[in-house]
Amino acid sequence: MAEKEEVKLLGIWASPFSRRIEMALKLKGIPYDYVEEILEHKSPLLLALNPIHKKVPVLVHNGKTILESQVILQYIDETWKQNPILPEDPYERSKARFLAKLVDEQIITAGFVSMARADEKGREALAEQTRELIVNLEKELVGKDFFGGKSVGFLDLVAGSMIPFCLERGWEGIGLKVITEEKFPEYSRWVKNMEKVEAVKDCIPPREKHVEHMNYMGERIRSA
Ligand SMILES: N[C@@H](CCC(=O)N[C@@H](CS)C(=O)NCC(=O)O)C(=O)O
Repeated sequence: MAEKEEVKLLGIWASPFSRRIEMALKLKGIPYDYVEEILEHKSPLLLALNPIHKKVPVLVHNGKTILESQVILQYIDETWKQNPILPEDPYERSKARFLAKLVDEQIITAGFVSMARADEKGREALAEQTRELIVNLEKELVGKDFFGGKSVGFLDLVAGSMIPFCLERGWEGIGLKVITEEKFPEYSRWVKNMEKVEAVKDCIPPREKHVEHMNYMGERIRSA
């Protein structure tokens, strides 16, 4: 009989970076132990496993430590082949990776980090900048259920955990409407599709508590 694998995830309930890893493990049907970290009191285990960044998520697989959420997603896909998440075609794969980078670098910067520091006028300008970035995702969704086509893929996990199930909660907390169904019909249809997928639905943080948390994160950025 095969030995039980060690799959352990260190995460934070509100973190889009760790939620996307849970989504991927659930999509692949991989059982895992979950360790909830506390942002302000990181465990000695987290600090020992990720001494460079001191951040979640951290995946431990049979004693090996894998860091950085997009790297972890790729590791998961290469380790457990069922329900592939990265496109097979190299060009499609490169596009998914490019847009995932856009989400985790530019969209989060304009749509949250810079916004947290801006005044009201600055926020509107950043909201517009964020919309212009999200248009790239809108175009990619035309004629598809998911970025991955008929099923949830790498970019769905990255963009889904970050935009509708995290940044939108931050915008809600400050009363800013960045995305409307009228302006982003493909995106809005996609969010509804995502919410119907069990592995995704199970990992969406509870709305009210998350809105409060995002307000707190905004304060944290302002006072840093
Ligand atoms: N690029 C990293 C980002 C991870 C990240 O920012 N994690 C946050 C939680 S959302 C964290 O652990 N922050 C710890 C801190 O700010 O001290 C990834 O993709 O894994």
